[in-house]
Amino acid sequence: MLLFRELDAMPREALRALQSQRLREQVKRAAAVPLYREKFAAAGIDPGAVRGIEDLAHLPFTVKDDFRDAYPFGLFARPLREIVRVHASSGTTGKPTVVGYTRADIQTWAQVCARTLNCGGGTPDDVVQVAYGYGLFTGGLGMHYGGEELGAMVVPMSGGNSKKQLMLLQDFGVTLLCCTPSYSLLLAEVAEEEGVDFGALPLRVGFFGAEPWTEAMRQEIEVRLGIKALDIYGLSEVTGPGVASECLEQHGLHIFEDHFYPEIIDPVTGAVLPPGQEGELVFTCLSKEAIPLLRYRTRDITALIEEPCACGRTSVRMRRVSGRTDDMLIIRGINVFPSQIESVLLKVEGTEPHYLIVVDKGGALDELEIRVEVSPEIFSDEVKQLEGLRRRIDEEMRAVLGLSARITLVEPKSIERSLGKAVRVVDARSFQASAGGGA
Ligand code: DLL
Repeated sequence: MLLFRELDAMPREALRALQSQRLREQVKRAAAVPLYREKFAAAGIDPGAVRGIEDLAHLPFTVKDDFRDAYPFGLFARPLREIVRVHASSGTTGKPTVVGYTRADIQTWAQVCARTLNCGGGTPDDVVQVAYGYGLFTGGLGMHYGGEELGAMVVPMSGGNSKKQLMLLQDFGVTLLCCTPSYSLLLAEVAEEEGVDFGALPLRVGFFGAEPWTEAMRQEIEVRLGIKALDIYGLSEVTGPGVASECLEQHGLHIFEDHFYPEIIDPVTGAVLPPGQEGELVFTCLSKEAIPLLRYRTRDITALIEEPCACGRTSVRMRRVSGRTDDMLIIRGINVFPSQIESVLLKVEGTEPHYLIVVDKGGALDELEIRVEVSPEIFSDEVKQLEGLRRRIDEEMRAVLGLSARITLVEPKSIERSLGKAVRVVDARSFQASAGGGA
C-alpha cells in the first residue's frame, strides 16, 4: 500500500523528470508505428530530438479516426506475439476501436486500477464486487485485475442479474462496489423491491464511471445506497478504467500522471489551455508499450485542478467530465448538454433519476422532448399535481437551457434500465442513438 501512496504523493519535480524520461522513450516507441512515422514526417519532428514534456505541445494529436483507419491492429508498436490481450469499445456506428496490451501493459493497468481502489480507501481487507461488464469492454477486467493487485478479494459478478448481485453483496460482506452510476440506481431499486436494506450492509464505497453523471446524481446514489460514491474515469484507447479517480475528499479526480499525461486544449484551435480553464481533455500514454498513444483527443470536456488536495496526493486532478465535444445537442441553434438536463431534473422534487432526451424534427424546427419518470407517490396523485410538476420542470428547463422543451412525465420504471452505460439521448434527426459517453 505504501507503494501506491508514494507514487501518488511524489514531489512535483521528481514526477516531471519521470514524465519527461518516459515521454522520450515513448516517442521513440511511437516511431515504430507507420501512422506516427507519417505524422512526425509531416510535422518535421525528429523523434530522437524530443527532450521532454516541454516539447509535448509540438507533437501531433491522435484522434478516434486514427484507430478506425488502422483497424484492427495497425496502431500496435509491438508484434502480435507480444500482445497478450485486446479490448474494444463499440462506437455508435461501424467497427469498434481495438486496443492491445503487452504483459507489462496489463501489469501497469492493474496497478492504476489498484490505485483507484486505494483512492477510495481500499486495502487488502476489502471485498470488491465488480459489476462492470466483463468482455471486450474494459470496465470489468480492468477493475478485476486492480482488485487482485490491491490484494482485496474480488467478486467477478459482471453486469446484470441484479437479484444475485444483491445476494452476494449481503452474503460475501462486500465493502467496495464497481459499476456504472446508472446501474447502481437499478440495484437500489431492486433492493427496495426485494426488501434488502443497503444501510445494513458493510458496503462503504462505490467506484462509479464509464458514463457521464452529475453531482445531483451522486447525492441521490449516496442517499439510496448509504455509501460514498466516487467518480472514476478512463477510456479504452488510453487503457480503460484507472486513468483518474476521486479520493474520499470528492473534489476532482486524481490523474495517474506517471502513466497518463493530461493536457486541456481548445477543441477548435487545438491550443493548450492553462489550468482551471475548461476544454477538451488530451492524454499522452507515457508507458504503454502496445499502443504508444500520443496526445489523444478524448472529446471529453473538463478542466485541470493544480491546487494540492487535502488527501496528500500530489497529482493533478480533473474536474468531473461535464460533457463531450460531440454530445452537445444543437437545438434551434442553442447548445444543450445532456448534463444540464440531468442537473435540472434531479433538482425538482418528485422526479426519479431516470430520463430520456429525444430530439426530433417537428416540421421545420427541431423539437426537444424530455421524458422523465415521476416518483410512485406523485404518479398516483391527482392530475393537478402532475401538471404542477410538469410546469415546474418546464420553467426550470427554460431558465437553464434557454429554450422550451416538451416535458413528458412517464410512469415509474417505464424507462429502460441499463446494465452498463445508460442511453440518455436519442437523436432522431440523424437516426442515431448515443450514450452520451462514447459507448
Ligand atoms: O468507459 C472505461 C471505464 C470503465 C471507465 C469503467 C470508468 C469505469 P470506454 O468504453 O472506452 O471506456 O468509454 C470511454 O466513457 O471518453 C467518457 O466519455 C466516458 N466516461 C468514462 N468515465 C467517465 C466518467 C470506459 N467518470 C468514455 N464521467 C470516455 C464521464 C466518463 N464520462
